[in-house]
Formats: sequence, structure tokens, C-alpha cells
Amino acid sequence: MSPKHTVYKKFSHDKSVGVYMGRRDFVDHSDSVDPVGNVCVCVCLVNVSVWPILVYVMLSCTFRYGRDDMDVLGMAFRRDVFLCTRQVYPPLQDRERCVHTRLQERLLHKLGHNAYPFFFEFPDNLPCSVGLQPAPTDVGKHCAVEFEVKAFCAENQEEKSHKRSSVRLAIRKVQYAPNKKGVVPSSETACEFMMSDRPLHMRATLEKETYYHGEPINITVDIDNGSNKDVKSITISVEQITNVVLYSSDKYVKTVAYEESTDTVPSGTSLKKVYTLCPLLADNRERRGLALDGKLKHEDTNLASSSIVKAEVLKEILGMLVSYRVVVKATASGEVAVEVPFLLMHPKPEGELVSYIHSS
Ligand SMILES: *[C@@H]1O[C@H](CO)[C@@H](O)[C@H](O)[C@H]1NC(C)=O
Ligand SMILES: CC(=O)N[C@H]1CO[C@H](CO)[C@@H](O)[C@@H]1O
Repeated sequence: MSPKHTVYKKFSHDKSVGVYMGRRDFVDHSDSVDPVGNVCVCVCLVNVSVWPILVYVMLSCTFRYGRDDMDVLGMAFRRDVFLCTRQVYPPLQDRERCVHTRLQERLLHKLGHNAYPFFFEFPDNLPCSVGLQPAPTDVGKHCAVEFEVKAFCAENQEEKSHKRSSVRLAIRKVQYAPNKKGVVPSSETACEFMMSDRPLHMRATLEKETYYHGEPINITVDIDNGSNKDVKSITISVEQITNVVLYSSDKYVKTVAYEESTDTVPSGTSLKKVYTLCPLLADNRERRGLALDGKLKHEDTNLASSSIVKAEVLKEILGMLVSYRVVVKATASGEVAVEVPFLLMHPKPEGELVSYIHSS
């Protein structure tokens, strides 16, 4: 049984071409080889009676790093990280042979002879949809990795498409929390101070490797103070680290959750305490430059999910990579700090892929 399904459709201004899609989120399965979610499957409706011409579809991944009207140091404000163009009309392949999913079959059946199926595969080395939050006073488009499917009529592939005869549909590439449990993250440090016989130990431990958006994080802090200094000014924070990789590699570190404790650990005593933090976009609305998950239209979003990158493609990735860590700091005679990395992601939605199972 195939479940009832939303179909997204959009037409060009002159109605010459339309795109139908079963969904707009495409899943990058970081921990499996299941290719089903990595394929963007669509049907293109061509109204050939309007204009006997060639019709192409294009999947693009664009890295935009400024406003349209802004020229950064003479460099363009956007760059195509990935571009794949296919001819859909006249079809290069037998229509029946390239039918891949039940959804495509249903659409072809419903739309009749002017409909042509097509699909794109997402390569491994693309970032997910992500953007930097603009300041409330900023206008226009901002730094973001965006995906789009575009269908257009043209005389040939190189020719610029006519705006009236092209249609663009924004899509998203997303990753969900991996199934595997991972190791419990923990980190510790030992400091020796002058004039002290014994060191100061500090350790921070989380409960698990992956947290879901909105889930509180319990951070167990152990301080064993053998030194002759008093430990004070303990702070616990969650930091978001965004690596923007394009012409150069820039790293931005932003605190997204923070607690300042009044606890002290006098010389010769110890402390074991659980602090709880919950990093949320709601507490960071006005913060310019925070990485957020890509959004469609005016839907709300959340802090960017951690990027999971397969080791072998890491160096090729352009765009934005996001990671998180808990940082515990304290002052003794100098600053003592530990950092514990973790993943912040959405859980895998249940039953998501049912209707995409191959029909034959
Ligand atoms: C964090 O601590 C609270 C209070 O002790 C507990 O209810 C909760 O289950 C803990 N969270 C996790 C993820 O273990
Ligand atoms: C490393 C160390 O000596 N830690 C000491 C800190 O203070 C507590 C409480 O007095 C001691 O039990 C620890 O041995």
C-alpha cells in the first residue's frame, strides 16, 4: 500500500514547463549506503504546444556568501558548488525505461503524455542546506548553502533560460542522527601550579554522543582540587563552530547556551555536579552569523545540525560545516578549561521512505 502523498508542483510563468516532486527534503544517509533518500526524483510536465523547444532540468547546490548587490573584494557573491543538467525534452531515453519510483509512475499516469520522469543523484561531497542567521537589520539574501531544482526551456544547454519559461523549486539536503550509539564523550585535564605539590583535576562528561534539537544536555563536572589555589568562576557553555570553506577556510565560534555558576572549589576539596544546558535558536534570535538549518519559504528552523562528513570526502567539501562542543572553564591561578564534542541533530523521521521503495 502506498501512503497518501503530498506532491509539490510549480509552473513557469508562461506555463510551458512544470515540475512535480514527492518531497523537498533529501536525506544524506551518513551511516548507511541506502541510496534511496539520496536521489531527487521528479516529473517534468512540458507543454510543447506553447513552444517547440528543448527542455532541461538542473539540480544546483549554490554557496551564497553575500547579498546580491554586494561584490566581496571583486569576487562574485555566489558560487555553484555543484551543477548537474539533464535534457528532459525531447527525451533522450525511452520514457518507460527511466521510470524509477511508484510516485513517478502515478504522476506519469495522471499527467499523460507531456510528462517526463527524471532523477538526480546527490554526490557524497556536498554540504547540507545551512545558512547564517542575518542580523535583524540586514536585508536581502545571506550566506547560505542552497539547493534548487530548475526546469527551463532553451535553444540549447548553454543558452540563458528565459525567466518566463523557467521554474525553480527550492529543495533541502538534510542529515539525521546516526543509528549507532557512539562513545560517551568525556574530556579531562590536569594542571600543576607553581608552589603546589599536587595537581588540579577537571573532567566533564556528557550522557551520550548525540542530542536532539531541544533536548537538555546534562553535563557532569568533576573537579578534584589538590592544588593550593581556590577554584572559582566556573562557567559551562555550548559552542557552535562553523567552518566556512570556500576560497579560504574561516572558522566562527559562537556560544549558544551559557551558565555561570557560583560554585567554588577551595584548595584541597572536590566538586561533582551536574549542570544542564539546552541550546535553542529561541534564545539566540538576534545573533548575527549563527548557523541555522536551511529552511524552505518562511517555515521556522533551528540551530544548524552537526555536519557528519565521511572521512574520505572531508577535504573536498565546500560550503559550511557545523559542529558543537561543551566547554567548561574555571579560574584557579590561571584559566583551566575542557572541551567535549557532541552531535546536535534531528532524529530520523519514522516511515519517511516508504513510498520511495522501487516499484518493480
Ligand atoms: C538529565 O538529567 C535529568 C534530571 O536528572 C534527567 O531527568 C534526564 O533524563 C537526564 N537526561 C538524559 C538525556 O539522560
Ligand atoms: C588531587 C587532589 O589532591 N584532590 C583533593 C582535592 O580535595 C579533596 C577534598 O579534600 C581531596 O579528597 C582530594 O584528594
